[in-house]
Amino acid sequence: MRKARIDRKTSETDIQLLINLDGKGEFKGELPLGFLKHMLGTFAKHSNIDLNIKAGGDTDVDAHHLTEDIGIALGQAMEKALGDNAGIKRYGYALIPMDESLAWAAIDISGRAKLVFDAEFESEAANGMPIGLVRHFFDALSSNARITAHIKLVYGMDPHHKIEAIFKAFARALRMAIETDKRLAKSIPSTKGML
Ligand SMILES: [Mn+2]
Repeated sequence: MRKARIDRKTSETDIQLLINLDGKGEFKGELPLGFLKHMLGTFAKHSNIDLNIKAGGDTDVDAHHLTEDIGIALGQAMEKALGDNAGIKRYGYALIPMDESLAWAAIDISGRAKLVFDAEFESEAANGMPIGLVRHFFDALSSNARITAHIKLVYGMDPHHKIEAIFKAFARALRMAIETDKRLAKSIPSTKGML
């Protein structure tokens, strides 16, 4: 089982996070940001990753520090749980509708941190989560997991739906990329022999 635990404590936030990449999408979350908690539950469900997170911090300042640090911790846990990336499919992609919104994501478990995020929002916030933080979250996650992620919001109206479509597309793409391919056995899916 590909599992990892991250304990991350700074003067701004305190996070304990457990993941199992070979899980069933079970989510347990204790954190003061309701909308982010909803998105993390969605992420777990659609990636099939078990995620157990307990997090707190200076949310009296704003949601920025805790959102970013959860992205960092989740990225670190993914990197640790993936190990040498042996036997994984490596690439994953998904095109996901959420009512009137549509988003896609394409992922390469590349060993190189790169995020391309293309989404426009007219409104400033969705249920307490400022829109700018969505990009920030995925940037922290992909840098620390050392993955390449391209995320595109094709269109949409409702900010809640737009963000949820993005999280679901990312989760489904990730699920495909981290899945093990029986024919690959334990080999590394790169001509370079490492990722
Ligand atoms: Mn929702």
